[in-house]
Amino acid sequence: MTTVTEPAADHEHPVSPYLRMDRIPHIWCPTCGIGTVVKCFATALEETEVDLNKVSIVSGIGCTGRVAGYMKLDAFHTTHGRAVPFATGLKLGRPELLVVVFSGDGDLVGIGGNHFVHAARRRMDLLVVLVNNFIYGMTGGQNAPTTPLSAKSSTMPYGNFEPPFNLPHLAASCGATYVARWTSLHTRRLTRSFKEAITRRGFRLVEVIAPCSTLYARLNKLGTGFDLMRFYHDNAEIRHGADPADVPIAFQGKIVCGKFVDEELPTFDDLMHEHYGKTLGDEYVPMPPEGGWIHE
Ligand SMILES: Cc1ncc(C[n+]2csc(CCOP(=O)(O)OP(=O)(O)O)c2C)c(N)n1
Ligand code: SF4
Ligand SMILES: [Mg+2]
Repeated sequence: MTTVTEPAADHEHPVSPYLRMDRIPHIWCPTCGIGTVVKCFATALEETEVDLNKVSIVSGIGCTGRVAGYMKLDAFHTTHGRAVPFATGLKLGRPELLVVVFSGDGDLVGIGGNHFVHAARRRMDLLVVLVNNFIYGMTGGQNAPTTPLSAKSSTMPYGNFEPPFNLPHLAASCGATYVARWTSLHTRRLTRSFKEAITRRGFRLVEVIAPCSTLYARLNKLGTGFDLMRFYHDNAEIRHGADPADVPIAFQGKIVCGKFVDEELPTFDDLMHEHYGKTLGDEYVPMPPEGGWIHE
């Protein structure tokens, strides 16, 4: 069990109690947006005052996939594309936990795409933080299912011709109960969205746009991390309640941000309890909140 015991000292970063400081320096490049997302998430944990002994974080593989390893929470660094099924098992076995999946676009909707759509369809009670950097960052900038049309990647040197996913639309049309998108420049709004999503139930997606400042920006001649921030500043448009189908991202086009879905609907757990309660009656023994074997 890992807990935050002491608040930050004056000389420490305010969120350092939420991080495994013995693992710092981290592997992320200077100007990468992933660190900003981690800071916002740690602030949201602090401000919601959730019991950190009841929070678990699961990542897959990739630059974003390193997040679980840096957070001072019960953390699992799983195999590529398998963060969602791992988290699903964890949630089913320990229903009282807040289970957070924190991973990259390639991990969650490339190799892990099948798991993502089914967890959303089932309304599995998971908070999914997806850092969309438009590329496979860790392995050299290959094309991802999120690479905008005509953008260059290391495997599409003449520009991408594959239509990408519009992730809010994908999640919402499968059954997600909460869907929001921000860029890594929107720190206050992103923190607020995390705080909200922490308190909701069902499959919740917070997509954070943070184009890989090393590979995507270099291959597409987009300048420095500072230039990327300026681009978000000038091109992000906040449209709460926008139809998720209307928020695709074109290369260097507008980035529509905001909260698109926030619905209270029965989760997988609710449906399962209702169904087995009805069909099995007294014979149905629900999983106790602290987990365990039903058929002991
Ligand atoms: C089964 C398997 N296939 C391929 C890889 C190589 N691999 C590691 S990370 C990665 C891409 C990660 O992309 P993304 O999830 O977008 O993370 P990013 O690094 O961009 O944050 C790939 C293909 C692997 N580790 N395991
Ligand atoms: S390679 Fe890209 S995504 Fe990975 S840490 Fe560097 S800037 Fe971030
Ligand atoms: Mg990526």
